[in-house]
Amino acid sequence: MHLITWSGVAAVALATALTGMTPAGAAPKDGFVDVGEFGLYYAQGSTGTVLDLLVDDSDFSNDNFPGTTVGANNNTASYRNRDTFWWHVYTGAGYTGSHGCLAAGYVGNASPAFHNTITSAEYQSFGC
Ligand SMILES: [Ca+2]
Ligand SMILES: [Ca+2]
Repeated sequence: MHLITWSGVAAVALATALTGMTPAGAAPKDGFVDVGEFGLYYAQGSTGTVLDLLVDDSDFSNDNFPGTTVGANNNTASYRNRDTFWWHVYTGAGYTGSHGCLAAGYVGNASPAFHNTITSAEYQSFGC
């Protein structure tokens, strides 16, 4: 969402007008980490099943990995940040508990303190 430009909006609008179809993808929590989203992966290596967030989520306890019955709370092992903002992750609901920060463009595994412990996440213009 944060990277959409007027030219991008115009291009999407034009494509929609030409085809009469809604552009595919670019939706949060659809299992694909689009530009502007932050992905939290079930496995290490930042591939496979992923919870893709466009905006803050204060509690993962009501989230499954998209298309699965696997709960996302306390169950993520790696990240991909395709946003232009920092993403902050927390081990507690409501942005509490241990607190870590992932810079724009960051891809990598969670450190031991955050492996299968993350419960909430939010984006910010600043790091930790
Ligand atoms: Ca998505
Ligand atoms: Ca949630």
